[in-house]
This record gives sequence, C-alpha cells and structure tokens, in this order.
Amino acid sequence: MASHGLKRARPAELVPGTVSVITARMDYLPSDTPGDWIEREWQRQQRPGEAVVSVYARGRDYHKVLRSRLQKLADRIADEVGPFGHRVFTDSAPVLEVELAARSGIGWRGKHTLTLHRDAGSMFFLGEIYVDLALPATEPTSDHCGSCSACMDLCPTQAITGAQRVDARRCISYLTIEHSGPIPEALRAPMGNRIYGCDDCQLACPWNKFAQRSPLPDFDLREGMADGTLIDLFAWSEAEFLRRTEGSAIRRIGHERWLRNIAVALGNALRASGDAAFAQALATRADDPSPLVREHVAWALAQGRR
Ligand code: B12
Ligand code: SF4
Ligand code: SF4
Repeated sequence: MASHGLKRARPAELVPGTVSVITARMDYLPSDTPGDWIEREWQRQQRPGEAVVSVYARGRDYHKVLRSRLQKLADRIADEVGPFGHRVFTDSAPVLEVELAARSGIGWRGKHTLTLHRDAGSMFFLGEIYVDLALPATEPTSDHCGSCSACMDLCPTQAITGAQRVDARRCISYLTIEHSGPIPEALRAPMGNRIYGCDDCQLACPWNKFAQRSPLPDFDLREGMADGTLIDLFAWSEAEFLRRTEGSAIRRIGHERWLRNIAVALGNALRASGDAAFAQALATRADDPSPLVREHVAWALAQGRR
C-alpha cells in the first residue's frame, strides 16, 4: 500500500485523464446453487474430512472473467460515443473498490467491510472502468446493518475487530491465500477444514439469503472444489495441482501453500475425530522437501496426541 501512495484515493494519478468511474458488480454463486446453500455450507464445516474451498474460488478465475466483460462493455460504449480514454480493473490495482462501489450505489459497506445490497447480499465481485468522460454521478444507498453484528460474532478468529474493520493478520482468507509463511499456531485450530479463503462472515449475514446466482458457466463448480476430501487433495502432486487449478484463482497460491493449508485442516480433522486415516495421510508428507510443509505436518500429527 505504501508503494502506491495516494494513487488509491486519486484515480487520475493512476490513469491520467480519469474524471468518472463506472462501477460494476458480478454475482458469483454458481447457477445451480440450491436454496438452502447457506445451511449446506455450515454443515460442511461440521464434517472434518471435507475440504472447504471458498465459494468464490470454485470456478474460473474471476479476474479474467470480469476484466474481459468490462472490456466488452467499454467497447460497446465506444461504439455509441466514439473512442474514449479508459482502463478496466478488478482486484488488480490500487483502486478503492469497496469505497467506490459504496459511493456509487452498488451497495453499502457491511460491518464485515464487504459491499452489500438488499437484493444481492455480498456474494459478488467488484470491477471498475476508469473513464475520461464526465458522467452524472449515481447516489449511494443507505446502510441496512442496523444493530446486527452476526458477522462479527461468528468470525472464527475474531478478525472483525470493529464495525467495518478487519485485522487481515487474523483473517483466514488472508492466512490461507495471501500469507506466505507459517500460519500462527493460535489461528490453526479455528481454521477448521477451510483450506482456501473463508466465507463465514458472509454466511452469517442475513442479507445473503438474497444472493443472486450467476448465469455464467465460468462459475460452475470444478471437480474437487466443492466435494473434495482433505485426504484426496493432500495427495495431489505439484503437476496434478497445476493441472487441476488451471484457469482457477487457486493456482496462484502454489502447491506449497496448498499443502500447508491442507495439513492444518488434516490436523484439525485428526483432533476432532481421532481417525487414523488422517494421520496416515499426513505421514506421507512428514519428510516433504519444504520446511514449511514439514512443520505444519508435524503440528498436525501432534493434534492426534491431544
Ligand atoms: C486486501 C484485500 C483483502 C484482505 C483485507 C480485507 C479487508 N477487509 O481489509 C483479505 C486478504 C483479508 C481479503 C479477504 C477477503 N476478500 Co478481499 N480484497 C482486498 C483488496 C485487494 C483491497 C482492499 C483494501 O485493503 N483496500 C485498501 C483499503 C485502504 O481500502 P478499503 O478497504 O476500501 O478501506 C478504506 C476506504 O474505505 C477508505 N475511506 C473511507 N472513507 C474515505 C474517504 C476518502 C476521501 C478516501 C480517499 C478514502 C476513504 O478508508 C478505509 C480504510 O483505510 C480488494 C480489492 C480492491 N482493490 O479494493 C479485495 C476485495 C475487498 N475482496 C473481496 C473478497 C470477495 C474477499 C473475501 C470475501 C474472499 C474470501 N471468501 O475469502 C474475503 C473477505 C474478508 C473480509 N471480511 O474482508 C472483494 C469484495 C467484494 C464485495 N462484495 O465487496 C474485493 C472488492 C475484490 C473484488 N474485486 O471483488 N481481502
Ligand atoms: S473471511 Fe472468515 S476469518 Fe476473515 S473476517 Fe470473514 S469470517 Fe473472519
Ligand atoms: S452480518 Fe449483519 S452486521 Fe454483518 S454485514 Fe451482514 S447485516 Fe451487516
């Protein structure tokens, strides 16, 4: 953040000539998501041997999908108004996406910090087109969190330290995706069987019963991403990991972090169930070439002795 300075707050410093920002949301629940999906997600966390990948990452990498659709939208605008200066973004640049979305009426910022709308919950991505066209501004929507604090109360690591304030160092999404080193020991048990990202603050949110399905096949589930077991996924070689995650956002964490995360989940499963199958799976990687993986496997095996 420091290296980009105030570019984040001043769009024209990022893309010279910018005078307006077109904001967009793209829903990501897969098209065949059942009506009781929130309940099902909670239940999966009760089955320790299941591997829980965050809902947003179970299909194709959204960065590619959203960026190409925003570019198509920009091309269509150019067909109507003639060539204009623009650049599309999603998640990739120093852009205050949630703040822009909130100010332009895509939704309000929930206490979990994400953008939220009464008709769509929060299960959507954000994207923007910076343009050099002076467009009339849309209005923000009102805040409908009220006295609710479900997301703060249910966060497994107490990462939401105040309304609209997340301590990323405690957030399972950060720890499993962005963080490269060892996962702090105190936060390993609360990770449960989440191996990539975390949805709990969104599952807790009453507005997500209005979350919309995506009509795009891009977000259809990939094999292993919604029904995989920890034991199966832990057995993937690096080549298999790369093959199975081609075109998926998961690929970016690499095989080493993938194994680190699953080792923690296996340790939690071992502690919860005492099932020797989890210990056997862990033992196959006790001598892994990566010190990071070895340390997490050793921690996980020790959970069986607690
Ligand atoms: C860093 C990051 C994370 C971090 C930190 C999250 C956090 N809450 O701080 C981690 C890794 C933990 C994370 C996790 C997740 N993330 Co994330 N993340 C981002 C990212 C890349 C940057 C956010 C950020 O820190 N910006 C910098 C800070 C300074 O900005 P800010 O949060 O908007 O807050 C500032 C402004 O409000 C500003 N402000 C307030 N008033 C004013 C006034 C003025 C004048 C100005 C200038 C500024 C200003 O001050 C605030 C504090 O400094 C964005 C994409 C993006 N470019 O925005 C996605 C994004 C927020 N993440 C997203 C998602 C989906 C997630 C997860 C749900 C993924 C998952 N399932 O695991 C989780 C949810 C965790 C949570 N409760 O937040 C989506 C959210 C979509 C939505 N509906 O809102 C985004 C928008 C990506 C996208 N393009 O779709 N994420
Ligand atoms: S994503 Fe999970 S760990 Fe992070 S704030 Fe939300 S509930 Fe807490
Ligand atoms: S769970 Fe409650 S407090 Fe949290 S974002 Fe949803 S409505 Fe707001």
